[in-house]
Amino acid sequence: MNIYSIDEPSFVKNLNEEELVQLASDIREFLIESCAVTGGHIGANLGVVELTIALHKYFDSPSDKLLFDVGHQAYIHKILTGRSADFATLRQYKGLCGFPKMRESEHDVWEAGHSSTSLSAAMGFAKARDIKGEKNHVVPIIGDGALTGGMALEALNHIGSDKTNMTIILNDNEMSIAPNVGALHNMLGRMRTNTQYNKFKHGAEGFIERLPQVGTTLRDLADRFKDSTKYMFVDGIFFEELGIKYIGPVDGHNFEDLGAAIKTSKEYDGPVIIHVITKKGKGYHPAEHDKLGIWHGLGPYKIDTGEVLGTKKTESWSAFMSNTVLDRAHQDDTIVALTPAMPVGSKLTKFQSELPERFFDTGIAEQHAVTMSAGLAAAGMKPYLAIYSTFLQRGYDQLLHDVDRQNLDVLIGIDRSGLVGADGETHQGVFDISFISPLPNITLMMPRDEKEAAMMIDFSLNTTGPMAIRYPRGNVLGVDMEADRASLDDMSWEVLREGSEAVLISYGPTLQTVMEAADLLEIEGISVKVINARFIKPMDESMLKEFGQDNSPLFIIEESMLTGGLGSMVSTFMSDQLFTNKIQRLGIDNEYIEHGDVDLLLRDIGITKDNIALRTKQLIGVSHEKNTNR
Ligand SMILES: Cc1ncc(C[n+]2csc(CCOP(=O)(O)OP(=O)(O)O)c2C)c(N)n1
Repeated sequence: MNIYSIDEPSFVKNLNEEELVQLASDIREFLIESCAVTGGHIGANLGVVELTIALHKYFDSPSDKLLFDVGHQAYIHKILTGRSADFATLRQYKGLCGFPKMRESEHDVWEAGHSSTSLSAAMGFAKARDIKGEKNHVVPIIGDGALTGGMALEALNHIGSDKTNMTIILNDNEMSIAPNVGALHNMLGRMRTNTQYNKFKHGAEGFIERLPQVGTTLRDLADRFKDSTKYMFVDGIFFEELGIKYIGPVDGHNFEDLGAAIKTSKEYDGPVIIHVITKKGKGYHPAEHDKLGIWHGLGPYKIDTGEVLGTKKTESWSAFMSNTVLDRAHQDDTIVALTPAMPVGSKLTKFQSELPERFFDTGIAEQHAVTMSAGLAAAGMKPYLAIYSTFLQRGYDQLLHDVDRQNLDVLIGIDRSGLVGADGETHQGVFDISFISPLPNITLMMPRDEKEAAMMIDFSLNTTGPMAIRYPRGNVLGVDMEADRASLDDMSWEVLREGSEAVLISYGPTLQTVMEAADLLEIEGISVKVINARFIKPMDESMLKEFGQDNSPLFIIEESMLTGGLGSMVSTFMSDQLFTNKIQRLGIDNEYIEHGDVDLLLRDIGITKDNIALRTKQLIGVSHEKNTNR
């Protein structure tokens, strides 16, 4: 079938088994070829081809509500709802989003990017439906990884007791990004292999249904027998005990089985969970046989060999941070490392294999991971928690209440700080400074290169109180690790360049652009000082007071939200001190930044050497051109 001719999903309802199989095969081929060029979440999507087709065959989207958890596995849904032509722009600037997006299609009724939200959202959709007296089906599709997230369990607790009608699709491929972990995962494993139980249970149910109504006793007895049998065959039917009817396990690559399970679920009035077994990467050898999770989502690749293209020469920031901590952990056996489900992304796999007893993958459980770190610290260990900036958002109360308030020695590596690019607005790491800055005890840093990062790790491990080091996505610069550097011990800011007409303040990788802007200004005869605000919090107040006394114009540039960012902290401090310096800020102003190449996004925000130079001139009054943020 020509995938490009698909404009809406109802055609699948008329396809027979053979045609469905052909459609699945055509979609797979399309996905493999398309993602080879653009990159994307190929592994996760190849696993749900038949499942997504079946959902569109037996449910009526958009009146029936399909809610994809995380949303990275919605490519087939996008194809079936008429978006194939846009796949050439997948995850690119102004192109097709890698996650469901309401403005792209009426079939995208729920947006995500962070995991474990679908069940709570489904509860909202279902309750709204019931209050309005509507009759549509609500169908959250959640992976075995996302199911381990606390929110999903909170929602199950509510759904089961409330008996709300919905069909939960549990897409169990045994993988999170890395192989899934935890007791729930183990339990699903037992259910997965428990076909015997299902055959027996269905047989028992049929038998009970056929029993004559000879008073309630025999039937009650039979019901009790049926209930007790489940304990004979499995370690406890978790979902049924919660009040959610369990159907499964179902072969997620078999249309007949999928159809039978979905049709059965639709007849039941109450919450149902269909346990669908799928194979991540199905149909493409490198992805199907990936044991590490590399093919979950990745950049462009060569189809015939599976070789991933565009690998950089220097190591990634994540690898540098995790391996440096590992090096220190070999010398200090109180150092432990934690990750909430991102051992691959945070490059903690080396730590995991070298020091397995001091490594913890908590699963998708950011709140738990943060508080567990606090517990470890309270008990005398030195935990290093590697967590993406965007996912730390979910552990905020734990960071405040458990780590910061108790002033515990937890070191947080805030991975993917700043713009991340292709994953888009749900993943940009631009809020952490704003939400961390009010916390009284924590020290927040961002290195300008890996040499400074190593110094920050050592500083953190040897200083009491909570510490957080932000670092970006991408690769380290490859600087000389032996070069002399200004010590961090006095927690001062670093003067990177002397100058007299204005002070440009920034941190992290943005400093490179700021230095280039200073070069441009120098060519025009304008002399500016450049400051490396390596400690974002606490700020170097004595240096700021000097700037106040000199009445220097200040320009703070950051790849972060303006509200609550360093610029706003500097402005507040200077006005509280009754200084009257001219102050200007450049950063993200009250908007979500969509997916796209980071350089293009930075251009839109105005973080380019030309714009920084222009705005510096406006600040010091060299030019009277209109002051613009863009
Ligand atoms: C709160 C949160 N933490 C971590 C992630 C990163 N992440 C994206 S997908 C994924 C694995 C999801 O596994 P599963 O739900 O089983 O889906 P699969 O990819 O296996 O289909 C993880 C950890 C996330 N998106 N959200």
